[in-house]
Amino acid sequence: MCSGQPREECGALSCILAESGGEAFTGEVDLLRDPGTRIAAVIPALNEAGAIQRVVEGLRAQRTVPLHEVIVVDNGSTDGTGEVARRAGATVVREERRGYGRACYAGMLAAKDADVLVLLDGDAADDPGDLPRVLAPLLRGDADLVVGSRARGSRERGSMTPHQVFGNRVAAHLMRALYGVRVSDLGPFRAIRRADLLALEMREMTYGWSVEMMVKAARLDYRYCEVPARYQRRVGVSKVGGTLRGSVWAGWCILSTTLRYARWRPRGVRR
Ligand SMILES: Nc1nc2c(ncn2[C@@H]2O[C@H](COP(=O)(O)OP(=O)(O)OP(=O)(O)O)[C@@H](O)[C@H]2O)c(=O)[nH]1
Ligand SMILES: [Mg+2]
Repeated sequence: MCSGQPREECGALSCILAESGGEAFTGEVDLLRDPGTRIAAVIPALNEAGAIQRVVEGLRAQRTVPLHEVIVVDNGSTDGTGEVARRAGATVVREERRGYGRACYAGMLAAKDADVLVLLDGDAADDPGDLPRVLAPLLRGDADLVVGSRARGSRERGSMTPHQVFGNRVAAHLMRALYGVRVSDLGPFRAIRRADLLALEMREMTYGWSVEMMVKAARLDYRYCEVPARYQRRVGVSKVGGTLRGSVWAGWCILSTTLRYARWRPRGVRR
């Protein structure tokens, strides 16, 4: 059952966990430590040498959820991101073709041994301390896709520009209106079983990736769940939100992708 919400409100696809803080997981530590479930973190990274160590070490430092592997997908960095990540203890996969989605996709393929994937950004904007919270509904068996919502959690001042906030809101409204999923944010910190992600036959290799995942998950009736997530100012120079060009491009990718898969059905075997 979706904690904190009556069952009806969870709907077929959506539940929202209003829990906050680590206390929500009291009594669930054993579940999160189930050695039978192999969990890999996948971190897309393009020129994040100043941030990636903090992200990898943050994930490895938390003891609530033992990670099978931390995979950093070095998306053609020229600043030594891969080397820093390797030294911090990550498995580094190189994907020369640029694109946020392409990097996530490469990470998914590389995480061959994992049952569950957790995706988060390499710029230290997501808080590795939220990992147990993002994983809990999935490991508990309450959800198939969990997204850390910055709208329901917290945003450090300056971590998102007004147009990023606005673009996310518009996309979230569209998700609700078109697919009936109670989405409040398209946050990058998310958890999904690897087999379920493969079944989505992902195509969007840039900024449409996140919303493609949500639309297709809705089309396949995956149970959707949001948990509050903390979002901080990124380390290093903004590549998207801080530039008009990047914002317009990302906004266009997100909005067009929200509509593109409205009638999507998988070609391959359904889960
Ligand atoms: N922009 C961009 N980011 C990529 C790419 N490949 C991997 N990434 C990583 O994807 C994650 C998200 O990208 P960000 O540039 O932080 O995107 P954002 O959070 O929307 O915007 P800013 O933080 O303002 O730059 C980061 O860890 C990037 O390093 C790519 O081709 N372009
Ligand atoms: Mg960022």
